[in-house]
Amino acid sequence: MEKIAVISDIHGNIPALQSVFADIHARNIKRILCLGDLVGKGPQSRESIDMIQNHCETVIKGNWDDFIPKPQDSEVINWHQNQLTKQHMNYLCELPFSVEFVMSGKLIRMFHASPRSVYERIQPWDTIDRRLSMFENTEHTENTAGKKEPDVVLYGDVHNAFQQHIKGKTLCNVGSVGNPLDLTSASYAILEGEYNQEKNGLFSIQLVRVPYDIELAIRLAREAEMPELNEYLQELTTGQYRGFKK
Ligand SMILES: [Mn+2]
Repeated sequence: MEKIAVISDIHGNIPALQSVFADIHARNIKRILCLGDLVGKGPQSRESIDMIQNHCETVIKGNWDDFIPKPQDSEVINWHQNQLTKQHMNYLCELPFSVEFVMSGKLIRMFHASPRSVYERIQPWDTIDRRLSMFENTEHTENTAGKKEPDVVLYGDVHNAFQQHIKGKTLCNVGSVGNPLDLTSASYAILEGEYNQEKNGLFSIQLVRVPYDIELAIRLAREAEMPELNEYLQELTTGQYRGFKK
């Protein structure tokens, strides 16, 4: 049996990323995949790219990784762009859209948000048709098994970890390392099964929560004079999205 760690949505929060890597290493898990959104929102986009590049065997592109390298006329976005070198921008541009492989007889596919776009947001409470559309083969997905659709889909984007079974398929959101919007602890997933094995076998997905130094994360953002500090602080300390205002 092999274990693979799947992380996503780091968003420049290095204290959270360090705590998650420490947990993964303590469990002696060697393979780490990343489902995108390395940058933005938090203060340390550059360090996030460097650490992900060093530790993850596969990294796919998120919506922030897609728009950060392009010209933007928002001062907030410009601040985050200015944290990165040309090399970091090029790295983001070259990230692939999706990855897939077989584990314990299941075709497993991973992408950032949906099989159609890094900008299409699917929540666990969306209609069953929308959730089932997460298993579609599209021109963007690898489709390594021809017309066969995946048995298991893992994604990020919504910062909201869950696992559910729909009509014999498994949909899992691995949550967010650096900007969780469900609980305040950092989130990631561990897959366990026989890698590259076509024969049906034992397979599990575990959703893990890792406490980290939130005060340090906020201090680093303040010291960097990051814009929208109060919104960021509120999200890290409450796990509530800044868009939901009462
Ligand atoms: Mn994100």
